[in-house]
Amino acid sequence: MTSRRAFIQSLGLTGGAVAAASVSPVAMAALPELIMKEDPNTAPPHLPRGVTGAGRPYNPVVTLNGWTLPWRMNKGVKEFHLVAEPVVREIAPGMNAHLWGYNGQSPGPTIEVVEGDRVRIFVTNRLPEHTTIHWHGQRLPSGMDGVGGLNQPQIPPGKTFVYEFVARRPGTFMYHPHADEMTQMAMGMMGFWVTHPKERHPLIDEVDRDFCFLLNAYDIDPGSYTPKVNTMLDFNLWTFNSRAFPGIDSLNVRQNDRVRIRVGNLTMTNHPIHLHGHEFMVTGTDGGPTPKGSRWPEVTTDIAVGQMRQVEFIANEAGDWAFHCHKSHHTMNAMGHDVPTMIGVDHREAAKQITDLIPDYMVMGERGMADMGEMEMPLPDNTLPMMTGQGPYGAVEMGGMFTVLKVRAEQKAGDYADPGWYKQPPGTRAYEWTGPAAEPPRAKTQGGQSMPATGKPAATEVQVRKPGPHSGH
Ligand SMILES: [Cu+2]
Repeated sequence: MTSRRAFIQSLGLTGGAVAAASVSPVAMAALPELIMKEDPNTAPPHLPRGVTGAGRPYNPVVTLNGWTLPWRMNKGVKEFHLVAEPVVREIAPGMNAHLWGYNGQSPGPTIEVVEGDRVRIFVTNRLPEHTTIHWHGQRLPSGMDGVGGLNQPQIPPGKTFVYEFVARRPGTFMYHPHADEMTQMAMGMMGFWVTHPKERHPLIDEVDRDFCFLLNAYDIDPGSYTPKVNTMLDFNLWTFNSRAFPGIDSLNVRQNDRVRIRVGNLTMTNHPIHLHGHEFMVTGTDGGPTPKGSRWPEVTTDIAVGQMRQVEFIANEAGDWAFHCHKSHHTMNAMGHDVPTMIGVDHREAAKQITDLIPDYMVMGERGMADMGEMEMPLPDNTLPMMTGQGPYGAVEMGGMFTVLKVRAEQKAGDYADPGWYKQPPGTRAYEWTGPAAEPPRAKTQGGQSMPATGKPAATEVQVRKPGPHSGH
């Protein structure tokens, strides 16, 4: 069936699963062909809506900066082939990381099946050490749960093991090694798994757009390529699917689409994920769809370590809407997490003396850190500025776990292409006040405390240098 092969190739994938009908019995006894994807672009849905793809139809997800793994049907069993291997992942333009992942990428490809499917996954280990895969959240036989040493022997380098189970409940799942976990997860080994309901489910709504991604984090010193695997908490790259802003694709939707976003957290800390311009409902967790009576509107949902959350909303506000982790250090890239606070410190005399010795010396942070978003500071090779990204009105001053939901009336159904920046209707953008400046009342009073201060206010004068105009850097 060349049409399916052509479709796989149109997704930018190499290899290519071939439909069961055209494969000889000898071939069916062999490992499924390995399908690889090496670029970090968001692949369109694996199958158009309503297409069966030699299985039952479902409404596919779109993996942010990722893809869904094609399968082959073998006597009613959906067969997938994952290869655990070293990969090079572009974290954002200008920075590559040497990670471990699956089928050319970290994270690995998303696996999409339908409730009740019998699934067989071949896992080939091309790492320098043993591994396993744990199917996080699944109901399955204990021997398929993938905890090395507990449920199975480890998969040695060079060997292929087979996992087989029925996807018993619909929902949002993850997969990751349960072998030398600290190293292998710090190196980027993880993937997403979605089990679609086999028929209309009272707690699972049909949606127009269904996005998924994993939260992950790395500690990669500026100028180096390989994560420090012993880091426990002090990571310097906070990523959606191993991509940092501005490398994370936007979520492009049509106005009034019902949108679902599924997020799994495989970092070492929680992430309050925040959407601008809309309220969402948490419609599912690790345990499956949430009962309708338990849902309430939110604009931020905290996703703890090892958890999944799926949120849903009607994208009825046209515009460009930030979508990000609300921990401010998680919307920064490497560099600068540990620099001292310089706000209000007058460096002028010291800077003059230093620039006599080092002409390129730059003072950072005396007016706050926003200058970092625009300055052309020389960086070591292979790292990302801590605050970056250019929007239509200037520097966005973000990094890490940040992207944009783009809601457009003119976006076509099923079109995931980036529509560009939002054209704001005239008179709908914040503007500068050009009338007389008001004197702040606190300049003359002690401020708005609820009870008067006793005695005279202290005569201490704090020396703060007021921000001046940019000196042109
Ligand atoms: Cu976070």
